[in-house]
Amino acid sequence: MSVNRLIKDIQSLSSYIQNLKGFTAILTHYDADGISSGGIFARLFSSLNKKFILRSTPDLSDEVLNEFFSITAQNYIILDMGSGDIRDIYDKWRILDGDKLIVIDHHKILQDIPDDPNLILLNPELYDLDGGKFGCTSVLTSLISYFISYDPYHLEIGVVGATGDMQLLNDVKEINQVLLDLAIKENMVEKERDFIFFVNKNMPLYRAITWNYIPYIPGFSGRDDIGFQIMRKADIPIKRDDEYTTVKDLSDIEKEKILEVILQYLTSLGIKDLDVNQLIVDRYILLREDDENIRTSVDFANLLSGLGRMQREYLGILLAAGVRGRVLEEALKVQEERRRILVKYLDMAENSVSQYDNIAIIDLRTKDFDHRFSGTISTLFSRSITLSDKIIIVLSKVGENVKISARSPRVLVDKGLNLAYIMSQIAKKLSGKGGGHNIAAGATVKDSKNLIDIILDVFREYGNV
Ligand SMILES: [Mn+2]
Repeated sequence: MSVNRLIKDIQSLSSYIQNLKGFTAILTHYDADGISSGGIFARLFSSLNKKFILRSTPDLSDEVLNEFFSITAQNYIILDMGSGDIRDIYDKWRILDGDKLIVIDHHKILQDIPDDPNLILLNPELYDLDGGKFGCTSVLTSLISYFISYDPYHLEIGVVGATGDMQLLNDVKEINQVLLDLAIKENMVEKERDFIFFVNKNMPLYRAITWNYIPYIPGFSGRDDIGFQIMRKADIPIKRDDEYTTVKDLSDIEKEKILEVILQYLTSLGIKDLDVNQLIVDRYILLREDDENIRTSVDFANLLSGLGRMQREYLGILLAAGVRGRVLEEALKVQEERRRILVKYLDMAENSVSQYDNIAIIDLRTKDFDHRFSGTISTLFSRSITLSDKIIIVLSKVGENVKISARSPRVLVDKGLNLAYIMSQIAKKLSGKGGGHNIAAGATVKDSKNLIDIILDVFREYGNV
């Protein structure tokens, strides 16, 4: 079985990394998966007393790569990026001669892999696995690290990162199952099912009800006022004995009452064919975490993701590496700030949607919008109750350039749609770079008056949907 081959190669990469000599420079992606992976390696390298430097980046631009390779090191490791243009990266790195380059990633491989014993690419795509579904980078790095140190904390963060990459949503299989089984066996995590409204057990209830953004429900998700409204209708006091009511305080009857009011409200929003299963999630309790803010894999992953979007990756990497105390306090403050911004941006996006057949384009190029949130916006809309059957494309400005962030419904991918390829084709036409997964991809390109037409044309040509 291909997954056995992958495990074998993970194990040999473990001993390869254990035997690395000299200084190691690590570059990781700034999303929850990348931050988790970075934290895992930071913890591993520290425990092995290996000298390293760790950086994070939103993308692998030429500038970022040149700067990274200008670090004097014996080993270079790129995490959660690099498969799309493995040849270009290799060519840049090779000029340094003699050193080692390790790329651990799960994005689509869009170039020929150079044949060189000093280059190692670990990617589930090489084992007939869809990297978008299985074997995200934190799964790989946590297994690599666990096989070296047998430190079970690495498994916890693997679960957190995979949750952030949405790889543990429903059917856990293949290499992800290997990680999860180990994490359960080591008593790090425990599975629990519940309605999304009751997932955040310790938050004030009015907030917990609307806190979850998956699925994103316009006019509901993230809206404290709606939370208040629902509690009032269900006759649940906002506070009891001067403390906010939480999910923990609710009886089963009260829970049912709230559920009823919520479903009524969702119907009143005009949401048809509401599938209640969409509102139920599997989540993993992190058994070794005392702090309620990071007691579940969803909460921990959201925190890491938010820190990346807020340009505080260092806090996320420290958290993922196992640091708590003041780092966690600081991180929670940043998260509160991020929540305010996200509510504003979601509203902005809601008012910028144009639909073209099965494509919804959210054009934020002229808006006061931080491109670091474009991935979050496209993911949330692709999981929204109203647009989940559409390909979602978010356009935002990065300096003079445009960032395109795209998400596709699973059914279209199953019919053969490959967003990573489409993004690379769009990038070709607009002198930029693009890639990713078949279901989630992106590009950074030169802006153009006809940008939307060009995008739609490429979809017509290669989308066959
Ligand atoms: Mn990833």
